[in-house]
This record gives sequence, C-alpha cells and structure tokens, in this order.
Amino acid sequence: SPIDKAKFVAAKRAAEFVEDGMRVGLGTGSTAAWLVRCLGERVRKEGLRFRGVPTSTRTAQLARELGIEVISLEEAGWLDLTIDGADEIDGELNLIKGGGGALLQEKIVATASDQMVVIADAAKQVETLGAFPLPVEVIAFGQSATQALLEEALVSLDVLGRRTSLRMNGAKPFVTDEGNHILDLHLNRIGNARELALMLNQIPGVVENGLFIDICDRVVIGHGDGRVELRD
Ligand code: DER
Repeated sequence: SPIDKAKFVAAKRAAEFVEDGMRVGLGTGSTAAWLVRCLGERVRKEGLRFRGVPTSTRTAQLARELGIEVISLEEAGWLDLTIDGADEIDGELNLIKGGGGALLQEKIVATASDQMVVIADAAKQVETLGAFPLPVEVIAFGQSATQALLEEALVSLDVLGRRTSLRMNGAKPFVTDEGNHILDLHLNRIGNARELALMLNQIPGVVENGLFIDICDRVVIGHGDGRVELRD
C-alpha cells in the first residue's frame, strides 16, 4: 500500500544515519519495524556494527531475529541516536506518540539520546496536535480514580474534548511492558501542548504521557511515490 511504501522509504533513509560503533535507540510500531529490518539488512550486507537499545519487548525480539546486537539502556548508559515513529508531528516537531503502547520506554530512550529522529508517512504531519487520542500511561492501582482526576483537570485546560477511555486488549485492559494501563484522551485539539504535558504528569497515578515536547530533532517524511523529505 502507498502508506506502507511511505513508511518503508522513510525508514530506509533513516537507517543510513547509523554508523559503526553507535548505540542506537530502536523505536516501536510499524514504521520502526521497517527501520529494524533495514538495519538488519545493513548488518548482513555491509557488516554494520552497532548496538541497539529497544523500546519494547517486541522491538527487542525483532532486532535479535535479524542479527542486531541488542543491549539494555543500563548497559548503553547513553545513546548516540534514537529513531522512532510517531502518531502526530506538528510544525515545531512536537509529537504525539504511544499508539503502540510503548510511550514510557520510548520517551526514556529518546531523551537519553544525543539526537532523536522521527520516521513517518506524510499523513502524520498536522497543524495542531490532538486529533489522535493522547495516550497517558497510569499505574493500574486506582486507575479509575486517576481517570476522574484527569477529566476534572482537563476542564481548566485549552482543549476541545475531554472524554478519556481505558485502552483495552480484547475484554481486558491493555497492559504495557511495565505492567501499567493506558488512558486515551480524546481531546480533538490541543491548544497548548507544553502546558498539557506538564499538567498531566502532576496527577497522582500518571506515569507518563505521549506528548514529546522539544525531544525530536529531525523528521524523515516518506511519501507513497517514494519521495523522502527531511525536516529539522
Ligand atoms: O507507539 C508509538 O509511539 C509508535 O511509534 C507510533 O506512534 C507509530 O506507529 P506506526 O509507525 O505503526 O504508525
């Protein structure tokens, strides 16, 4: 499909940023999966040598299957580069992430990197963040109380919608790699992402949110016709 081609060409271009000896954060999601496959090919064809720090168990598994040396963030200490996908990208390169449920490890890994590169199909670019429901990771204990506190706090913020929903995995709540739950905030439009990001993490029970503010350094946008654009 054109979307898949767009994701692939963005991932393939970003894979070129990886150099021998680098410690690289490997993102989660379908675009990041293309990146891992492209890096696996460079390892096989060029003998590229780097160490990958995954942002989810599924990315770790895929990387190992493809012959990539996987280490933990503890072992790496710090990263040269992280490459990951996004659900929305605005004009200031602020992001909504977490569609794949890995936002906590993704944000830790992305911020522990000298540079963060986002790879995405062109449809991910938006004027204003918020059409995509904002994922918020919460501890399972007292999650419904946290949800009520969140909805109350949203009343005083510059957002259009206020509905929140517990992310499900079939009939049970979705559980993250860290054993937490995810609330998706259906805000429609986020007027002040920086303010919202700060407010959310003050609410008791909230572990992290999917707003990546001042974290992304560069975006690689893929198009269905094979074109690739870089945005810094
Ligand atoms: O969960 C995530 O943050 C993913 O990176 C997501 O935002 C992008 O997933 P996709 O590449 O499958 O669209």
